[in-house]
Amino acid sequence: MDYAQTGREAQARIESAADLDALEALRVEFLGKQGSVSGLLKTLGKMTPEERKEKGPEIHGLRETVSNAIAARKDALEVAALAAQLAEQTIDLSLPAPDAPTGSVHPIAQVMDELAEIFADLGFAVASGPEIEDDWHNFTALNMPESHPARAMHDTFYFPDRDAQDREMLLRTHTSPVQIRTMLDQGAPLRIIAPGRVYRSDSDATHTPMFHQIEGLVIDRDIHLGHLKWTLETLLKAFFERDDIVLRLRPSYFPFTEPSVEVDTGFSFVDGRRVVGGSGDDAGHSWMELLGSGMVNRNVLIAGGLDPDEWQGFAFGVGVDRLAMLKYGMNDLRAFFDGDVRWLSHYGFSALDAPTLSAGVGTPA
Ligand code: 2U9
Repeated sequence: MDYAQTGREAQARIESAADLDALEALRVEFLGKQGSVSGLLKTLGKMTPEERKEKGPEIHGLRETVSNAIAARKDALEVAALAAQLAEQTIDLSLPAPDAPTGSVHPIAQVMDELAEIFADLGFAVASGPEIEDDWHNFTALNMPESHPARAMHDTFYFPDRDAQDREMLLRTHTSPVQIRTMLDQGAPLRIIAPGRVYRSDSDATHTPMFHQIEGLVIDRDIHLGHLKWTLETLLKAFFERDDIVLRLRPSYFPFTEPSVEVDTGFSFVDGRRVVGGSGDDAGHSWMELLGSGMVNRNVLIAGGLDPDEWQGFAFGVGVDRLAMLKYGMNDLRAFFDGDVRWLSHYGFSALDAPTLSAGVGTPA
């Protein structure tokens, strides 16, 4: 038998196999269990050593030729199939891509960043603390002992169980416990703001059960109400981006400050919207209450571990949500927390425009 001739014939048939199915049929015909080449390989066992020495290499050579030819044809058919698929599925890279949806910075986050940046320029560090508090840090240390009537006014969310140290636990009703913790941790002098979420069980057009505050605290040896008034004026001029901000300080009462002052700004209506600026006594203007403040009560300084005959300071608190509404013209507080993407894309800010904290972050010297 001429194995070389058999090899050439097999090779020719393999090379002209039209597709992978036809090629598989040929593989079975030659190399399968009952295949012709497999059959020849089996004959080797029955040959004499001399015969096997002569025919062995030829039969093995034939098997090698056939399997190489099958592998080569398989590659060629697969490459051709891929090329055909690619030719059919062209992608037009010149077509404009659909817009990727982008998120936006929530107005409250924007305003928090704006305020933190203004305060950073004035040398205030940002302090933070837990939203789940114990009643000592939230009330007692702020000169609201148990059964103090101001506690009832806070509409507090209490937890049903006390903590491991048997303390009554609650969602903080203001960020003031952060300043208590910071006084205890860092001592005086101190110049900090405490921005964050606070919680009160209250819900209507102007109240949500969760809202945002920024409180400020400055403690030093000779801080007085003049520093407070200048700081608030400077803050509001920078925040509302106008120089004609006029403040009116009215006597008030808060347990944690003495004396306490409520701070009003002049405003007027422009196109039905409140616009801050001018004196409330100017023609066409009125006063509106903007924030609360005062000199830190001696009892609060003592709770914060400070000697009230050595240190004194001012504190203030302001609702961030209301400041955002005033500056950017939203009229319903509840929409802030609805998560409606139409509202968010209208009132939200580009992340690239959001101010970044660039200075003053850290504890002032
Ligand atoms: C310490 C000492 C004193 C923070 C203060 C106010 C006055 C105040 C309200 C503004 C609008 C709360 O968000 S609001 O409803 N806050 O009127 N907050 S003085 O006084 C402090 C805080 C901490 C250690």
